[in-house]
Amino acid sequence: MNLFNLEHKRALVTGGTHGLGMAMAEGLASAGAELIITSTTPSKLEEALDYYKGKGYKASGYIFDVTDEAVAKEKVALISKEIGDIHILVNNAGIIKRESALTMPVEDFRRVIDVDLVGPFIMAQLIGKQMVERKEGKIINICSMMSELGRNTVTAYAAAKGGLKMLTQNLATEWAKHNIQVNGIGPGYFATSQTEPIRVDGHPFNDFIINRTPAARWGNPEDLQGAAVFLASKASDFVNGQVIYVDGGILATIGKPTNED
Ligand code: GCO
Repeated sequence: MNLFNLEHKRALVTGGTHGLGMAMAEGLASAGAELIITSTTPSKLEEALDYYKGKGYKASGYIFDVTDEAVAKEKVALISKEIGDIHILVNNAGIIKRESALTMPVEDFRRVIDVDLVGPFIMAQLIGKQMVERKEGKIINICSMMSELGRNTVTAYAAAKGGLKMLTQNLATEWAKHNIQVNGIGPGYFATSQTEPIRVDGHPFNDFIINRTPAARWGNPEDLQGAAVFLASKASDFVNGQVIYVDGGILATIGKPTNED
């Protein structure tokens, strides 16, 4: 089981203050990693750090927006100085705006691309440099079903997450020779605040997802912990450019008629 041991490793999780990011961060911490959590919201960060420390995990936090290259550079340097270099980067921070492509303001489209695709590039480049020097590192980009499939109203998000899958493959291509493994996790449909608006009982999308998912349920954030620990650990030292879909089987099937068991 040493393959999955993350003791003496420092894991930076962007947006690790709630939902899927917090669940993955907790999984890494339970395997021994020290957590560095970023957020743009001081109150959320403070609450999350209290939670992690209450669980006995070593955790610290930094407030910055991953899309602000100058500030991100400054904060990553500060983290290295105050805490130490980063062994594991989880590019989790992301936003979604659900609106028809015909009416979505371009600035909204651009903001989703900025947070969900450019931000991960900025963080990967900043932390990738120290990983190249150390000749080791793990980068995990949090992709999505929308890295593979489209759906109405999430054009910006799908474009960003599709790009994030290819960013994962291309960084893997460039950095594998430095013993840096760059991979992704593609969550299916999970019960989080981000999906709350489309998950409420009786919402047509809720019924659709239950029918479309062979496991016939929404994912629980803890369902992602195994994939996160795997991709953060020695167990994945020869895995490069892969996206592990934790989706209850959605991508494995064309689905079934609603009246079929
Ligand atoms: C949506 C959902 C999805 C999920 C997830 C799927 O509106 O379709 O929010 O985007 O959150 O990204 O992998």
